[in-house]
Amino acid sequence: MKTIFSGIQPSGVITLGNYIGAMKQFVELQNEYNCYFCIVDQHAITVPQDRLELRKNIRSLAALYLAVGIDPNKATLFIQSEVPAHAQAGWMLQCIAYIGELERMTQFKDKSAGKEAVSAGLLTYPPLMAADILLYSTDIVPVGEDQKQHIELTRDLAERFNKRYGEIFTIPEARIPKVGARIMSLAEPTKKMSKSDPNKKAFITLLDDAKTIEKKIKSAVTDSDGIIKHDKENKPGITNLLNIYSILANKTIDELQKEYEGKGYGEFKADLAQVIIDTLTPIQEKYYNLMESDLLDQVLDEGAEKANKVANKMLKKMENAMGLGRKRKK
Ligand code: ATP
Ligand code: LTN
Repeated sequence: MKTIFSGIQPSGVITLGNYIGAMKQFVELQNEYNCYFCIVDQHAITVPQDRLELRKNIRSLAALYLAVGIDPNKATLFIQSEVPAHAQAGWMLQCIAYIGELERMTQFKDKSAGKEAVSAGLLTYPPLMAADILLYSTDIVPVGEDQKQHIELTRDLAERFNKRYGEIFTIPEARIPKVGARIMSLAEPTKKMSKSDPNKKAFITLLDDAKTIEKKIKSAVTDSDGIIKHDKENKPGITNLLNIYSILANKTIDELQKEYEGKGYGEFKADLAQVIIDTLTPIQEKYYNLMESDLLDQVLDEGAEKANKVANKMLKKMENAMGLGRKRKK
C-alpha cells in the first residue's frame, strides 16, 4: 500500500479553499492508501500566533478532520509538535538546504513582503515541511496548487540527501486536484483564498453559519456584465464562484452555465450560498458533537503514538547516515 502524507496549519479556522483543495481529497484517499494527516502547529508559529487562539485552532482542526470524514481507523491523525522527530529531521534538512533556494519560495516572498520583522522560521519552513513528508517514506502528497513548489524542493532535498548520505528517502510526488486546486479570495478574486487573510469577507470558513455564508457570497466581488460564464482572465470572480459551485454540487461548469443562462448574479449567488450551507451543515453538526466528546484526545494520543514509532525509525536512519551521535549495538 502506498503512503500519503499531508498537513494543514492551525492558523485559523479552515476555509472552503482548504477543504476543496486539500481535505476533500484526504477523505477519498484514506480508503486506498496508508494515510498520515498532520496538524502542523510548528509551521503555524512561523508567523506570530496568540497562544490561546493557537491551542483552540489545533483542537478545532482535529475535530474538523474527523467531521469531514477522516476515519481514525483508516488514517493516522496527529499533531506535529507531539512528534519531536519532525523538528529534529527538519534541522538536518535545513543543513542541506541552501539559503538561495529557500529565498526563492513564493510563499516566503508573499508572507515576508512589506514586513519589517520576518522570523527565520518563515525562511526555513520548507525543510521542516520536507521532514514531515520524508519521515514517513511518503509516496504521494495531496495539496493545493500553492504547495507545488514546496514539494519540488522536498524532492530536491531528498535526492541531495540520498546522493550524499545513502539512499534512505522515498522521493514523493505532489497530487494536485484538477479542479479546485486554487480557490480564490471572495474579496480579491485574483488572490488565493487564505484562512489568515485579515479581511474576513475574503473567505468562508467551515464553521461559518448560514447567515454569514449568505452575506459573504452576496458581497463576493464579481463584475458588471451580468453573464454567468467561466472566463478566468476576464471574469475571475464569477469563475471562482462557478468552480466552488461545480465542485460542491457535483455539476459540470457547462451544466451550470446552461442552468443560469439569462439569469442574474443575485439568483446564482443565492443558490450557491445554499449549496455551501447544505455542504457545511452536516459537517458542523458532527464538529460540535466532537468538540464535546473525549474521542478527540483519544484519537490524537493514538495518532501521536503511531506517528512517533514510524518517524523515530527514519530519524535514526538519518542520524546514522549523517554520522550524528554514537554508533549503537542493536
Ligand atoms: P495560511 O493563510 O495560514 O497561510 P492557508 O489557508 O493558505 O493558510 P494552509 O494550512 O497553508 O492554508 O494549507 C492547507 C492545505 O490547503 C494545503 O494543501 C494548501 O495547498 C491548501 N489550500 C490553501 N489555500 C487554498 C486555496 N485557496 N485553494 C485550494 N487549496 C488551498
Ligand atoms: N506548507 C503547507 C502545510 C504543510 C504540509 C506539510 C503540506 C506543512 N507540512 C506536509 C503537505 C505535507 C501549507 O502551508 N499549506
